[in-house]
Amino acid sequence: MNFAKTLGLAFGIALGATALHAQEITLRSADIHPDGYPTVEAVKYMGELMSQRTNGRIKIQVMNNSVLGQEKDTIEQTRFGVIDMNRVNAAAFNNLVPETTILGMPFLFRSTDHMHKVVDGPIGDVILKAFESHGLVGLAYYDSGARSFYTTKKPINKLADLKGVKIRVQQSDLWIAMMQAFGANPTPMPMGEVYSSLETGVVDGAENNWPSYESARHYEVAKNYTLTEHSLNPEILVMSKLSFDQLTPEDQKLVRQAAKDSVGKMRELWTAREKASEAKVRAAGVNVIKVDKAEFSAAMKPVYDRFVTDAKMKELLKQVQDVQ
Ligand code: GTR
Repeated sequence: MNFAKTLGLAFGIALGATALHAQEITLRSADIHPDGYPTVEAVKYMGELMSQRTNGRIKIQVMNNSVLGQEKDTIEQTRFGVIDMNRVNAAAFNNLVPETTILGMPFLFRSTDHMHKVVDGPIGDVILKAFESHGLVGLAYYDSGARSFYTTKKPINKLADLKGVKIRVQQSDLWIAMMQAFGANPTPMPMGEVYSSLETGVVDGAENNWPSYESARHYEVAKNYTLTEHSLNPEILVMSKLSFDQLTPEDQKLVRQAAKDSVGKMRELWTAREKASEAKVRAAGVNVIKVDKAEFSAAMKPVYDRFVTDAKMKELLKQVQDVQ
C-alpha cells in the first residue's frame, strides 16, 4: 500500500507535514484482464467512489493486464501485503479457502438470479468471512456468467466427446476433479498460457465464459464453443488483510461499502459485455453447439462426493440449494 505520508510518520519524518496530508492512500489492485473488461472497470468505478467519498484521500490504482503476474502469484502477493487488492475468479481461491469451492460446484445454481441471491445473502457473507484466516479480506462478488467448453479440433456434441480430451483448467483441485468426472484429461495452467497452448496443441480445449473466450482471443484458435454452462462460479474481490488492518475503522468501512456499491455497476457492465462478446465471436464464425445439459450434469456425482464430505460443506450445500 502506498501510504504517501504515513510512511513518513513511520520513519519519523516531519510530523507537521505528515499530519496535514495524513493518510493519503493509494491501493494497488490486480487483475489479469485488459482495459474495458467488466471486472477491471468495476474496480476502477470503486476507486472513483472511494476518491469522491474521501475528497481524493484514498485512491485505487487498477494494475490490470496481468502486469503484476498471473492469478496464483498475485494471490500470494496479496496475502503478503505487496498487492493491496485483487480481483480473481473464485476457483483460484479453492485450495486456500475451501469454503469457496461451493460456489464453483457444477450445475449448482439454477440461474444467475439464484447465484445472486446466494452471494448477496448470508451464505455469501460466511464465505467472504472465511478469507480472513488466510490473510485476505473478502470484499465483494462479481458476475462471471456461465462457463462452457471450447475446443480446437473435435467439437463436443455430447458427453462422450470429452473422453480423453486435454482440457486446460484453472489451478484448483475442484476443477481438476470436475474435468476428470466429465471424462476429460485436465491440464491446470494460468490463463496467460492458454492461447499458446491451444495454438500449439498442448491442450485440445479449455472452458470459460463468453467475455473471456472473446477477450483472450481464444475463439481465434478454438472455434467450437459447446454450451454446457457447467458452472456459474463468480469472481471475488479481496483485499490484503495486512493492508486492511493498516486502515482506520472508518476507512475500512468506506472500503467495504464502495466495494459493495460497485457490484451493481459490475452487473450492468457484465450483462452488456456477455451479449457483445457472444455477438462478436458468432460473427467471427464460431461453431456454437447446443447440448443436452442433463447428460453432463448427471456425470458430476463424484465431484459432489469428493468435495462435499464434512458437515460444514454439507450444510453449506444444503443452504445454497434451499435458496429460492
Ligand atoms: C476468467 C476469470 C479469471 C480467470 C480465468 C481463467 O473468466 O475472470 O479470473 O479465472 O477465467 O480461466 O483462468
